[in-house]
Amino acid sequence: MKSYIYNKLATDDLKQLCQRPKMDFTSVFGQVEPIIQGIAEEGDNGINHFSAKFDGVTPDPLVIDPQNQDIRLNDDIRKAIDTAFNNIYEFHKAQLPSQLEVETMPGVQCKRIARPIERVGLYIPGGTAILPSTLMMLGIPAMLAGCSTIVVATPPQQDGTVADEIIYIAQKIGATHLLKAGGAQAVAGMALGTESVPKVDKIFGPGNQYVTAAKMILQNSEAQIAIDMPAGPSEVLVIADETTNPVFVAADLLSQAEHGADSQVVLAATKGFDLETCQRQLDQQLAELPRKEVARKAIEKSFSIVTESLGEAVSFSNAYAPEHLIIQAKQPNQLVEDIMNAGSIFLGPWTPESAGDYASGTNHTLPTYGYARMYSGVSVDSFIKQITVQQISKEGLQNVGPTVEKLADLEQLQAHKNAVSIRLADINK
Ligand code: HSO
Ligand code: ZN
Repeated sequence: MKSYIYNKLATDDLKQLCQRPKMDFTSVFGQVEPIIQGIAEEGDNGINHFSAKFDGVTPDPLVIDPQNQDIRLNDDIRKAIDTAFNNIYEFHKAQLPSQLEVETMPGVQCKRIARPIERVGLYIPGGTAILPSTLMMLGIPAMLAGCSTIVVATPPQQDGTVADEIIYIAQKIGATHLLKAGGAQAVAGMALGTESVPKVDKIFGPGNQYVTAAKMILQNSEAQIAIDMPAGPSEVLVIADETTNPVFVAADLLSQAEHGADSQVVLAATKGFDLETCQRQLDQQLAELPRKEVARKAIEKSFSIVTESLGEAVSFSNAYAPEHLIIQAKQPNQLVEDIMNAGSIFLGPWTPESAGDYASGTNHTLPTYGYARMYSGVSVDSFIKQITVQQISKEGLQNVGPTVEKLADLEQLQAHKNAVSIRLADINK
């Protein structure tokens, strides 16, 4: 892991370190566009065609009702899923919006009411590993928000089936459809709708560059869909000081590094931190990992930055805006006040990021690539629209009407003014 001294870095170097690897989508867009076109023209056949071509599977049927499936799960797995599910459910249930009502002037009532996005698509990657945790992170807030159509899309295994763990969670969240397809073809199927896939209004979930490109293209197309957030490789930044256990830090960096060769892992430590032991531990723990090849590539590109103070480490972290921020330093709660940009924060020596990835209750679908500066992670809000409602009484219109008339005058919109003036005349008759 490369190491830099914070206050020896020029502003441009710091800026460079906060930059993520460039994502060039131009060639990917070129490959994804014909897939979307194929689905628009051929529907289910189009999805089957591309799944056969890219994944070598044509599941029959393509879409199933997850609620009617028999599944077998071993008790330990079922229990672990149930425990995680309950924690995630509890934390997200508390996010349900309460009604907001304000009388801005006597007789002028303004309200805000929440309604679910009715049809949502949850993309759950397959590939090297199944990700049941991601289905919980997307499905639980969708269920709590009250979405009525929940389509889960995931690439099937080679025999055309989907893992029982995924089906079990799909049942628990009340999913209505399970689309056995992955890649851009699955995203296009949900965005456009086909014979057996209902068209959805918003698509959630991580995926490879083809999935991300399909979400980006479709978001700007006539399909009229929203997406959760822009996606990039997963990241963690750890803040450490002289009190921090370097063995824990190495484990945390590796837990994120094993996600992908492009994962970003960063350490911002004060000069009292035992960086040497941490480096040694990184090598030792890495050697034992089944995914060591993946993790090694990520670690090779990662870096540490040594600071004079925790304040400097926090400044760097704010500039970097990490998806996950682990603060393992003295009095971590006090540092939180100064954190401006992060997807999710993990405090103290006993709070590994993996706890949040799976089971503590917070959501693991979080902004990456510096988007933590302006995006939040997925929550119940992501599945809800807020509608405003107003009602004005006669007295209210007498109070607010003249202001509307004046501003309508200013904008030279006579009909706007008339809609008030006609009523005020009626009241004064
Ligand atoms: N750390 C990942 C989420 C995940 N981890 C899923 C394990 N499974 C992205 O935030
Ligand atoms: Zn993870």
